[in-house]
Amino acid sequence: MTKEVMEKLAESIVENDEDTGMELIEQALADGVNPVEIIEKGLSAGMLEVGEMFEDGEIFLPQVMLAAALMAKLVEVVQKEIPADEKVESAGRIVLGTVEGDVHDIGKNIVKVLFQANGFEVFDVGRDAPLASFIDKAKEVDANIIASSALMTGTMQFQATIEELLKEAGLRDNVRTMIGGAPCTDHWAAKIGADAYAENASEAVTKARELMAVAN
Ligand code: HCB
Repeated sequence: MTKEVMEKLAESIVENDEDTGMELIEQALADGVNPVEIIEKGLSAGMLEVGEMFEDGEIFLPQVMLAAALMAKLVEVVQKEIPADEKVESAGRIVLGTVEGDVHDIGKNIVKVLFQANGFEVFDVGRDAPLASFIDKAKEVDANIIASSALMTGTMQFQATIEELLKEAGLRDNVRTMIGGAPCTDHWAAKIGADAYAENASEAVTKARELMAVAN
């Protein structure tokens, strides 16, 4: 049943059908489906399908933009239902952003929601963020982790630049790094010397916790 609702929800993103999307979210929440599951198995799955259709030339950029706008709207509705972590003490300070030259921020924003829901303090430098802003913000807030997002093969190289800038600033021993975004892999993380790669937002939380445990 839940699987069917998730599939229909993904379809509502593909079809750009806001009313159905809203109805399905209400239904899923009323049925007690975990909001994170709604985002990852429903909405994100739909966005992934949109990406594949774009790659196959079945749809064009304006349709992708409409789907992205609907996705952002529906994520905002669902995120309100994610219970906030009640721990008073911060789980850690994370500087998060999409690297320079890259405007894709849907995934980054989902990661932010889950970090915050799990007690991390997030300092969001935004999208198309100058690389120096990651370092400057990390210095300013004494960050534990820098988590960067890159969605294009042409911009993922900037995740390597962040490693270099951290070293130049003398901060590499104090700040752990995490990378993510569709073209990134464990292999890429190892190649550029990042401390972790996360495939999705839930994994980003798990990896951030692991990095905090190593740091302490
Ligand atoms: Co865009 N785009 N796009 N796009 N776009 C991609 C990324 C392509 C792969 C599509 C394609 O051609 N096959 C492609 C990149 C090709 C490449 O380099 N290999 C591409 C291109 C080329 C472009 C433009 C250049 C198109 C143009 O203008 N001709 C242009 C880029 C302009 C620029 O950035 N300078 C462009 C524009 C757009 C928009 C504006 C229409 C829209 C973005 C809207 C927005 O983000 N506000 C868009 C979209 C939506 C996509 C696709 C279809 C979906 C991306 C997405 O939102 N996925 C994408 C196709 C694809 O990725 N296969 C396509 C859903 C989210 C939930 O997944 O992977 O982002 P995610 O995030 C996950 C995960 O990776 C992880 O957790 C998230 C949640 O689970 N994660 C992290 C993400 N960040 C993390 C950071 C961490 O530290 C840890 C985990």
